[in-house]
Amino acid sequence: MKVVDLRSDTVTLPSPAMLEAMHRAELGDDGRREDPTVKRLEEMAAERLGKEAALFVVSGIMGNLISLLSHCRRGDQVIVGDLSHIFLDEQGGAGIVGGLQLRPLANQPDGGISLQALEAAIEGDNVHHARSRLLCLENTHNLCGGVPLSRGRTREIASMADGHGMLVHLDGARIFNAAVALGVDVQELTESVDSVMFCLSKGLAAPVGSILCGSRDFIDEARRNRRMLGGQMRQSGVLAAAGIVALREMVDRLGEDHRNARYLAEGLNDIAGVTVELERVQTNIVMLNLTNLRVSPVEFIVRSEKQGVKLDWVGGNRFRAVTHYGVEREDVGKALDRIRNLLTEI
Ligand code: TLP
Repeated sequence: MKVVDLRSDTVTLPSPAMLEAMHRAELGDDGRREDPTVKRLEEMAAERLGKEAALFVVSGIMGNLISLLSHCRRGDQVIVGDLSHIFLDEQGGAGIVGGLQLRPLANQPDGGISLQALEAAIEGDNVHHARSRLLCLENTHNLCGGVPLSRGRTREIASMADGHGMLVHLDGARIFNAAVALGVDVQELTESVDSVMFCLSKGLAAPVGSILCGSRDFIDEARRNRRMLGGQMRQSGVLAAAGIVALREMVDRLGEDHRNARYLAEGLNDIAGVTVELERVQTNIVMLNLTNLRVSPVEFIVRSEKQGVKLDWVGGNRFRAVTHYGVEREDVGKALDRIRNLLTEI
């Protein structure tokens, strides 16, 4: 039985073309900037995102942390969404490593934050308050159900921050999912932010790595901070080679994941005891609520895995299913049958 693993798009395995490229990659010591494959990936990424420069980093979390450290000084205030990955899922690195204060504002259903709330939260030049230095947005927004934040919303929120002298960082772990879902060039979603991190290792299926993009000065600073965190790598071209294939070949297929997520969401919604907010399912993430679940969420996860479907528990009776490279439409069909059967059993 093929287990359908819907826990995350982080479980994707590299494509044959990636493994081949890794095998053949030209390598050098990237700590001395002598790895030609890493340089090529960084140049490609910067150009694709419309920024001056880019830095290859180990993970999305490291990319976000480096960005915060590079934009801010100790004691600065960073405004984040209350459901953001930076606020909830990154072990408080901003505070622990950077001495930064995170100020959470309610995320709206589209993954953005309200302009009024933002304006009210921004601290002016006042000795009583920490300086509001940076605003972080997330696109697509994971805990808001993978919704893409539109160009217009990104721009209006970013320009309010900018008007108050703040910088804007975008956690674009899944920014290409957003661009594909909205049918826009990715640069339309990154043009109004100062820096953006995106992941090669999620829907784009590379085995390791994320990219941080921004101005040349910002990336110079980020390179120092990456080293401080121990994230400088050596012959990392072996990983960057897969990243190059990811950028070249894996973006255009994301629409398939989105169609599979839609198929999954509609199928789930037809099962008694399952509800999905269908209007939120616009990319590869499906949040499902299991009403009247008669076993604990953890037991449900275990039993579902035994039936051949792996899901992620998000809290309460809420679960997450993510479609990705390696999950075909017929696998989604099987997952639906298995979940339906399981729910009639328990
Ligand atoms: N998210 C993971 C979990 O940590 C929740 C997942 O399975 O979705 N930003 C966003 C919006 C993310 O969803 C993630 C990973 C990251 C950053 C961090 O990326 P990595 O795992 O590469 O450090």
